[in-house]
Amino acid sequence: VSVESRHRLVYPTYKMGNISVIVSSLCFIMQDAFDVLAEHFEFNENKGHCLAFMRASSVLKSLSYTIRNYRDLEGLACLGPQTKAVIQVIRHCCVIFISCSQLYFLFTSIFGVGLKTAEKWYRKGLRSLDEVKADTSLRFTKMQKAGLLYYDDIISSVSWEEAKAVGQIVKDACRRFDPDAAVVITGGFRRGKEFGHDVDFIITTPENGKEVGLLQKVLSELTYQLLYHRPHSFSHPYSIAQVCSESPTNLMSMDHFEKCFAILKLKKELVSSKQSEKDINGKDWKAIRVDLVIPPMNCYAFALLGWSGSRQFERDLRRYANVEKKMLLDNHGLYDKTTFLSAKTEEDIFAHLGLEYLDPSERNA
Ligand code: DCP
Ligand code: MG
Repeated sequence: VSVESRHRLVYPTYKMGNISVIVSSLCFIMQDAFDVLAEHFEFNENKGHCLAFMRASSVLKSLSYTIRNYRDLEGLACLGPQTKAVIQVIRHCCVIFISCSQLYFLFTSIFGVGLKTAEKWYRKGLRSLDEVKADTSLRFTKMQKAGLLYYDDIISSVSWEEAKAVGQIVKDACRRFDPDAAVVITGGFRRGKEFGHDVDFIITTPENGKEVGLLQKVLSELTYQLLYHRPHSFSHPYSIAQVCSESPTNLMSMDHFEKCFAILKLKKELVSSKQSEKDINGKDWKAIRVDLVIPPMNCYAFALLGWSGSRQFERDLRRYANVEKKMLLDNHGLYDKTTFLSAKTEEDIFAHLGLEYLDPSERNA
């Protein structure tokens, strides 16, 4: 078996005309393998292995040079025994890494469908969205019904222009109740990404406590645009041990703030580049996934930091706080043993941790 055909087997979708292309692709092959394995272990709830592979993938992504041979990997941080073993497998065998989540991706790409449900449907023999829709034995949640209804819009990514237009709608709705409300787009867009899968917002009021009830008011203002919404509020008191985790597994477990996962209708005329666009059915709007999070002002900086991501950056920052500083960092605050270290801005939080401030655009780990 030639090197080329062996690598074709390893990664059939890459077009590799010659060996130098294969060699310069090594990094991507390993990165993908690590991502797949991280997902696999996340699915199987093996947090240790999952984090090990996520970190290894992140290290490879952050390299400023190209990995040309296996020696280039020596001495790299975060490449532990598990990841080295995988590198050896890639080096010596013909292996195709496919995670369950790749098999189930068609289903997990539906808003409201997680890996467990996707697995259930897959095991039932379902293989397409049409089959899922036609299966009368399935009981869909409201979220999944909305996910199926607006599927095509939701899987097409949101552009920065669209995010800004949604931002204006949300800002107008908030400011009708409190002209001083802070409304900030967070997540990938705050890190400078041009496209995302949703638009994340942190909304608060200058006075602590005034944010209570704001979410309901804003949602009632958005009735024309609101295609789906699921508000969450926590009735039980917040406890550090409950929430504080280096790697929250989902958006719900990230914090106890009032929040809402919604789908908004965005008129194309509000997005300058799409003003005259209509689809074949004459539809002149697009369904956009939006997350609204309402922390009180005294948690604002922590919530902003936590929701700005990236996920890996957040994990590493919390881990640094924990391991190096013996502090606990989450979306509500920073705790030095039992003392709450207050912060008005993200800069204050970095300073408490003894770190140089990083602009959101530098947090794309
Ligand atoms: N987040 C986290 N841990 C999770 C989920 C999310 O720390 N388990 C944080 C980091 C994310 C932010 O919340 O950046 C927003 O979540 P998204 O899933 O919307 O992620 P992004 O906005 O970064 O990416 P996308 O462009 O796909 O929306
Ligand atoms: Mg996002």
